[in-house]
Amino acid sequence: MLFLDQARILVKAGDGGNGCLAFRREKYVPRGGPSGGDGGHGGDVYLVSTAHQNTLLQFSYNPEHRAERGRHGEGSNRTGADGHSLDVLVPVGTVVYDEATGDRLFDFTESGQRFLAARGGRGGRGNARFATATHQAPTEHEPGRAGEEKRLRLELKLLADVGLVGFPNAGKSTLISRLSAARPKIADYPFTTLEPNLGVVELDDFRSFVVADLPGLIEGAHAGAGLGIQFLRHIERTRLLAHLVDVSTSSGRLPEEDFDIILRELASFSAELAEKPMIVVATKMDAAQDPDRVAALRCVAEERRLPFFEISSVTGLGIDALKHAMAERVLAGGH
Ligand SMILES: Nc1nc2c(ncn2[C@@H]2O[C@H](COP(=O)(O)OP(=O)(O)OP(=O)(O)O)[C@@H](O)[C@H]2O)c(=O)[nH]1
Ligand SMILES: [Mg+2]
Repeated sequence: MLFLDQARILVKAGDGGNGCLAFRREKYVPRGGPSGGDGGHGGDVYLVSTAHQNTLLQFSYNPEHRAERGRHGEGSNRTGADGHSLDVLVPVGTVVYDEATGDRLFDFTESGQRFLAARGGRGGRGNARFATATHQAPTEHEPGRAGEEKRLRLELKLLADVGLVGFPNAGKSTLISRLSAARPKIADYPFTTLEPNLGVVELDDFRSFVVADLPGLIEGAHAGAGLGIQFLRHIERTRLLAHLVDVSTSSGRLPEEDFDIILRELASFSAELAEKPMIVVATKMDAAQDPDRVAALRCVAEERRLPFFEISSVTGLGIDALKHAMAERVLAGGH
């Protein structure tokens, strides 16, 4: 399965400047030779891959990208200046499609690749270019050609930075909907989430990271119970697991036992997953009437030296702190 981030953008290259119609003005000569300069070429639009971005999020704020037009030619054989080309940065891993035809146009596989997405229009020729021995006072001059305009669809295969794991109903989907624009189905019955959801979490400084909400795990998942552990491969490459444990009284289980069961299921999947950095998140604090349940979970987290957070996706308690704690752990070293 692919996790996709998508964006639709418009790229418009600059139009060419018009060629000029002009004649030299000379004293006592009623009409001098032709002197209309050419129009400048319109700027191109390039897509350029960078390792410093990891989502297509910026395009939802900024879907149109236009390069500068060429200046018109002028008299005295002055050529108009060419329009500046525009580089639009896209993350490595972006695939570019022509929205109109569906054609796949380019696949950015490494940083620094350049793809000419829209070619600037040629400048028109001024009348000076049309002069010949027998045609000394030409009035022909061309308009600039229009720059190319295209609608593109960008697709990016996302890699999750943080994986949310926990029992069904622990509040994983609710949390991702609180942290990101993802709107997965949320309900008070187990196995609401049948396939992983991805959400992009934005920070105030425009950095972002990707969170994966996984279907819930239960005891025996590694042997196929519930939805099994098949989805865990989606978080094999994450940098951090956030282990969500329902501390409200309504779960009908003990938080510290839930915690151990999930750890065992992760370990049955792979030693690598079991050893990934993990933070423990007590969820539904607004409905945690029994402080002992929270304390018991905190205690097992501390025994394992795992950072411990308390949140409520309903009231917003602890959400910001959790978001920053995740960011600190996955963005260290930087994107
Ligand atoms: N009181 C309270 N209820 C919550 C909170 N977070 C989630 N819930 C409720 O808990 C139930 C389960 O939430 P989900 O987000 O669907 O849980 P999930 O972990 O994604 O569950 P699965 O997809 O089945 O694995 C829903 O009824 C939510 O409204 C919370 O902070 N406080
Ligand atoms: Mg869910």
